[in-house]
Amino acid sequence: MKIQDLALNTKNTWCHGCTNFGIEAAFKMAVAELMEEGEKLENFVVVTGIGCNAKIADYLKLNTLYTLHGRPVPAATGIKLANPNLKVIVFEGDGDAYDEGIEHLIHAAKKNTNITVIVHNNRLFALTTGQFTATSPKGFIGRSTPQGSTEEPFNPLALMLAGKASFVARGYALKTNHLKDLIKKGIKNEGFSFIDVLQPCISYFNNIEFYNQKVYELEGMNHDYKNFDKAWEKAREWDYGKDAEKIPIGLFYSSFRPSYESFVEEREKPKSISTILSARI
Ligand SMILES: Cc1ncc(C[n+]2csc(CCOP(=O)(O)OP(=O)(O)O)c2C)c(N)n1
Ligand code: SF4
Repeated sequence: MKIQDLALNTKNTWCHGCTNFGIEAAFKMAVAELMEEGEKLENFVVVTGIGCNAKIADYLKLNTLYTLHGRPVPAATGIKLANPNLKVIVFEGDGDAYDEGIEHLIHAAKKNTNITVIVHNNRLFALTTGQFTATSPKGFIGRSTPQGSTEEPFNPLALMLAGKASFVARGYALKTNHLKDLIKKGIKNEGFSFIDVLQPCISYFNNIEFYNQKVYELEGMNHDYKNFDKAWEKAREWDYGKDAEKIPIGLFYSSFRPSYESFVEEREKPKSISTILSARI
């Protein structure tokens, strides 16, 4: 499978130079490599919400489903439950994931639904031309906050760690190879995989220079991703504010626990009459 074979011949309407292209490239590379390792193309399903990010569904020659704004996670959960053989990947924006659909994200992490959620975090509602979201920095000036947002951003990595996600990572849209590796690991993880991707919107919040100066990779830094306390410490190194000494990207935390689907599968298995009767006593 070549990466070009995953492209649909549709008109691309992302702004020229949008960093969403980096996420698309990383994802295609991840799928191509997973297929070389034996995965079947028909087993990948991409689920999106609404936004610039969601247009990725228009550009991929894969099974895709557009859902409502903020609702791709429950749709993905249903797909995975109906057919556990599928690799279900959600793409959503920070507005979709951390504002409109925040409850779904937290509960999918808690349930340990076996899906991978990739958040294009440009830190605003981009398709609707720049309203503030939960990860916009305090003081952010945009369409809905002309005098500057008064709210502190929250830290989605800390939120997902507290929410018991079994795989928590952060990538950068302009570090495509690194992101490809994270996406592959996330898809292989047997449980809820969360990847926040720093995705500068060059039209409404271009912070490429800021990230280029601050971002460093955790890989090769002796970070112990199995240690929750270390993961928490690293996640708090930057709280999505205006400034930071350094911004770590990579796999922050990964720990196995049985997925939601595995419990459901066990529960639905046909049982002998003696097992049913003994459970009633
Ligand atoms: C329930 C609902 N609320 C609002 C909208 C309008 N809307 C469409 S796209 C969008 C912005 C999406 O922002 P985000 O999820 O951050 O994705 P991005 O465009 O930044 O990739 C909004 C508010 C909608 N379609 N549905
Ligand atoms: S508005 Fe921003 S996120 Fe949307 S396509 Fe343009 S650069 Fe990309």
